[in-house]
Amino acid sequence: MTGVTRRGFVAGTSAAVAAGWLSGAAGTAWAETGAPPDEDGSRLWLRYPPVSDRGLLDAYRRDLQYVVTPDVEGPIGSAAGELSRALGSLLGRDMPIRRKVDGAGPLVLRTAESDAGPESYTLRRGRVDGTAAVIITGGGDRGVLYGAFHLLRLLQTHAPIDRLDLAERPRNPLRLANHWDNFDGSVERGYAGRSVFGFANLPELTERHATYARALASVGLNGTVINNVNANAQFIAPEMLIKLQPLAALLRNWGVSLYLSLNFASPMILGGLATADPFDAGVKDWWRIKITEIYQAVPDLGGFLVKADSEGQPGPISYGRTHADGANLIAEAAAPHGGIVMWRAFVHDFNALEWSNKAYETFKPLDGKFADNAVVQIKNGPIDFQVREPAHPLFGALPNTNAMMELQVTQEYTGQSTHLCYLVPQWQEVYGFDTHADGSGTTVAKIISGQTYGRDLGGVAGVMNFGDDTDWTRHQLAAANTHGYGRLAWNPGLKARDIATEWTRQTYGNDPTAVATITDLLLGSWQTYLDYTNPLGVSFLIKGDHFTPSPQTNTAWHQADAEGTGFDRTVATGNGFTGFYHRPVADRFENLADCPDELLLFLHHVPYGHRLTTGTTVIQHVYDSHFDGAAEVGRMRDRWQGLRGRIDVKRWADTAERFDRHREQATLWRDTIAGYYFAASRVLDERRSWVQVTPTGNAAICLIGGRENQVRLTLANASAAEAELVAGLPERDGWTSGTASLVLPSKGDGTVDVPVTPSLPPQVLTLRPTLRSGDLPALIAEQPVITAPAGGRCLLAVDAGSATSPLLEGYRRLSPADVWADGAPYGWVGGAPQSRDRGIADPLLRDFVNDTRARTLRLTVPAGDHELHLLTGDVHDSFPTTVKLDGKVVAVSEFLLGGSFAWLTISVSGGRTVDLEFSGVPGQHWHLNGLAILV
Ligand code: GCW
Repeated sequence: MTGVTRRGFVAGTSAAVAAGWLSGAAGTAWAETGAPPDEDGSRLWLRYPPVSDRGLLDAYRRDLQYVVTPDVEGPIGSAAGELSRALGSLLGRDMPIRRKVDGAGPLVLRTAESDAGPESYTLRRGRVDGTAAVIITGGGDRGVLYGAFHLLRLLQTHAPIDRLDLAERPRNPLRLANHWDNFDGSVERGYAGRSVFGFANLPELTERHATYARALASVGLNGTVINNVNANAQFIAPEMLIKLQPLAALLRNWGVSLYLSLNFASPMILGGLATADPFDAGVKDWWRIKITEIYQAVPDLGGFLVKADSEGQPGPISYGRTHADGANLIAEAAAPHGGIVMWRAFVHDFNALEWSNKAYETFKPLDGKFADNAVVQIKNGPIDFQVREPAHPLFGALPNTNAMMELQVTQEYTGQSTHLCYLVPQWQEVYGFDTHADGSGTTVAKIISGQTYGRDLGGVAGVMNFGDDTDWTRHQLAAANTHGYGRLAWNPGLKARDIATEWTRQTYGNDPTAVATITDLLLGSWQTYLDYTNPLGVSFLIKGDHFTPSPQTNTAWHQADAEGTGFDRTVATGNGFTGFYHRPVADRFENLADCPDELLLFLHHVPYGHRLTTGTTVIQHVYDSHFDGAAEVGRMRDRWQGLRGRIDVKRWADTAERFDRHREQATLWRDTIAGYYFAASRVLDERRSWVQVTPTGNAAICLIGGRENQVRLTLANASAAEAELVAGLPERDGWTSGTASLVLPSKGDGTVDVPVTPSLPPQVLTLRPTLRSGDLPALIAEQPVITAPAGGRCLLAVDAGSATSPLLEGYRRLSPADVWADGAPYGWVGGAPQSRDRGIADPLLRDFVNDTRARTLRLTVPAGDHELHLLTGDVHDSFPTTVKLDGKVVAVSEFLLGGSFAWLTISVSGGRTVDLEFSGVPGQHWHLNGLAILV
């Protein structure tokens, strides 16, 4: 990123921007042999290499010789600039911008009011001032911009333009990007680096901001919420508002409105009020004044997004008010400025049994109570962006309320930036879902667009997958999701294949083999991902990282026992969820015989022998789909290998590496889920035999470093005959281990203890056992492990927690009761913390000391230079813990998902007492589970 001036970006036509985004472009013609020139993915699908088809090039050159624009500022100016630069590059010659028709081949931009609205456009041929012209007519400025990108798409995909005659309008009024970007630049559920916005450097803008805005505009997105719904109130502090102005101006030039996520408790956090009660007059005043101030800074701000009373966020419920009361508080303050509030319906209590029902039960009774400028933002499904869910029952349940849909472009539960999972088919399924709310044909698409209930506000938000990685999405094929999200937001009726093909041509060029292969890879990938991760609609077979398979930690979701599996959400015998749908959907979901196979285990608990409409039993389907799905990933990888030389080497190699990891992970999923279901059901696969090793228990285990431990592994024989199984652990960096064997009858299982001596220094890692049994294939599931140094080899080894919990052997207790006294090895000064014992997991991991307030531990450190190791984590999610040594921050842990732990290491010079201060992020607990200084 270079030091381009801010003004350069704000004027969409600036040469400075152009210089940046065209540099490194494939400016030279592709060689006949060998791969095209290397690219780094930074230009996404906004690449404009010279048109290689000679006939087309001639025709394009004849028809498009210069741009005529009524304006060089604002979105029309951006359109003119983009066309000039892009066509210049595509057609390999200058594409000047003029203010009037003056010679052959004008590309004329203009606006004309249209019934189809200001964002609509037409692309036609006609005559302007007597000259034959290509004409982009926008219903307004944004329309012109969208028309310009449409024309560029045609050229990028080598489409003829001789009979140009098309009219377009967006189906959804709100087409937004939602970023879960934090104030500190980290991105919640972001898998491609840190925030694209560079909050810390604002108001300074870079070329990257301009590319961002262009990317959104190119697919018709018209707004962006730049900060996380888990909102930091600092985003609306006066200093920040000033810093946001240039960003808002840049976005505005590309037709993108800026929106902000709000923290509902802002009146308390920023305003020092004692309450955030929406009925409190002081609170109302505070919001009125604050929102006026926000609009003074950014007069055309789109509005606000709020996550309230959800996953620990503050909200109106604690004051005995409703979500409508909360939303209307903000809506009322925003209304005079033309702003809106998007209020999220994602509420749940982390209770698997209730989760699917909570949002519906909370919001249905509030229908009609929301202000006109409020929109309820509803996730596509009732849970949380699982690989497949039925459409949310709130769609069609709120006829008197503005509603919009939230989709997840970032692949939180769909392989992050490792697995290829093209989500356009998933989104199309939900857009096309017929709710029957207003008779047959009442699709989700029609409801959220506002069409069904005649509402002006509605649309769609997509949680973004962009980060500051050079290629934006780390897995370069994941940018197809960003593009596809936008294209569907514009028109949910587009065909998945057309969208995928368009993106592929724009991104990788028009080589027919490359186009066909990449399009196929994209289109099949969601089904393949479903196959090896999500049997028949089961949710949450995943660890807290939402990436690693872990059926053993989420039994409440799949309910697998010895007889069957699936979550009973029926009215007759389950949690009543199916009753939320309109008929006949409710009946179809309720009755086992009519329930679609792909949602069977989302809606019903069935015996393993239950037959699907295909005639296959549920258990056999689980096996087949996992083996077939993982095998398909191998074929996908091979097909990518076959593209070598057809696309540039750099991008090819980056994605080849992703496919290698994808294949490993798909195999891990296959082994973990098939193994788990065999262990639960004891039903042999009709087509395959294997032996398997699975973790014993459902939590991370703690091993002692520097001495021998026994790791207990559960082995099973999923073959028809008796087999001898030999299990082991890999010898890794200084670890030694042995093996253990077991003879098991067909369908038998048992545990073995495998000896292992980890190296002394503390570690957090995943152990991948080995398993052999003649020629039988082995399914291998992994085991998360924390190692703690042997107490006897430490100068100090401390197990922190309650005053009575069990202690790790060789470790001394640290509890809130240890108050500092002179000469003591350690103790709290100035107040003791709290402690918790979760009662599960081993002595070191199960308990800890914690607090929301900062607390200080004084330690007597023996003479010499030492490394001090501090263990932090919990079986529940834990927020960062900050450690200060003698008043200076020396370590900060990351946000840790439930069941994850981290060792923080700091250097101390001893022969004295030192003060360690532990603190957390405001309102959240810090955690200390243990502490060690090696000899
Ligand atoms: O998908 C879940 C995520 C959380 C997220 C939450 C939400 C922003 O795991 O990280 O928080 O949903 O949508 O609010």
